[in-house]
Amino acid sequence: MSGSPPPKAGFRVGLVSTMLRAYSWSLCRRVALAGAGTGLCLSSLAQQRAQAVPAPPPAKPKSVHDLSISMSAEIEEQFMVWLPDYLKKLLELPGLNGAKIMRPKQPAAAAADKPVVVFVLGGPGAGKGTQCAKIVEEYGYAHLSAGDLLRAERKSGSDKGQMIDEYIREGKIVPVEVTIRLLMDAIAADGGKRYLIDGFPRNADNLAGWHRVVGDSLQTAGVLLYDCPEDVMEARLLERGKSSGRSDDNIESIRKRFTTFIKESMPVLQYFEQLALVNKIDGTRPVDEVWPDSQAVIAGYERKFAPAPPVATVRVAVFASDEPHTPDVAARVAADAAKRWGDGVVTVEGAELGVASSLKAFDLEALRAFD
Ligand code: UP5
Ligand code: MG
Repeated sequence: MSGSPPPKAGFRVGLVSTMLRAYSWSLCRRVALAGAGTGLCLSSLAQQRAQAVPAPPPAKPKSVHDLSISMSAEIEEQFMVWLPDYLKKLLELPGLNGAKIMRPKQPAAAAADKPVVVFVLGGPGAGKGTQCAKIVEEYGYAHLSAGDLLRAERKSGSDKGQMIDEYIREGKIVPVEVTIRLLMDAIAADGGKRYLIDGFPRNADNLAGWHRVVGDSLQTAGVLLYDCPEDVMEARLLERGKSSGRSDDNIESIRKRFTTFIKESMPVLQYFEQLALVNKIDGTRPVDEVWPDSQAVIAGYERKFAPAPPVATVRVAVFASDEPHTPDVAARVAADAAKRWGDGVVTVEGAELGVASSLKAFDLEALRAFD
């Protein structure tokens, strides 16, 4: 077989050192602004003089101050207008040869962006749906009642309709495959960030199905648990049964629902309690007395899961010669930004890199702009 022999190690070393020399020379002679593409290049008057000298300069080691500058997204536009002129002035300091503003990076999607769910649990008639309606109104959560979804599915004429009907009348818990599909479809259709999952999970099977299907794609804020004695719940449901048309608002079904709640739902509540996720609220009181407690819990979740204010980041490479007294560029930029924008508004992190490591630190796109 024929073909060119692989390059020898000496060739590769030679190539790298040629690249480094070209890179150093490029830094020395850079004078122009290259605003388009990956960034903007600036240079000092000293470099403009260097450009007039035709002979290539010696390949002296140089360093690059790699600055990562963060600010609130609100001031980003003004900052980006201010930055080029500021850098021009900065380059008048001895030992600084040029600067390049890199394209700001898009922040990675934060975990905080995942939708948040609140499970709303409690016995039949404890007031789950009533409090959820108020939360929707004040906090804009999407309310997904598993019972309502099942009743709608039954009404839609689905082939599961009869099975759902029997389970509900008997106060039994519908197989999780059916319920979870309805919940997931509703979440996908809504596409929002906050959900009240009302009346689910109701047993160990529901819980396992939730973990299996949802995994960590959603964040659980906690459980709102409305606590209410059976006699109060029974009275409410019988009263509601006079007009609700619900097939389970009759005394036989109500008693069966209570039994299911004790036997199957209590262990789920214990599971959430062990995870310290339960916020128990006395649901016996009138609606407007229960509401402030619901509000306090949701407000707490909102504080915990509020998205962090957006931050804009820009990266600046400041090229330095090997003069012994190169200034601490990051500290200098941080101090000047604080003078202009106020303390703590702009943060600057910096690292001073040798030429070789700066080749690694800046991506190929950036290196191309060095000419
Ligand atoms: N009311 C409410 N709050 C009051 C208050 N503080 N003071 C005085 N009155 C109050 O309220 C019930 C009634 O009480 C209303 O008339 C209200 O005005 C009044 P509501 O807010 O509707 O209580 P809620 O707890 O939502 O009662 P609900 O009857 O909806 O509870 P269930 O958990 O029994 O019903 P759900 O619809 O969730 O489930 C029904 C059936 O579907 C289940 O039994 C089961 O068979 C099936 N199901 C599943 O199989 N899987 C699931 O995941 C979910 C349901
Ligand atoms: Mg309900």
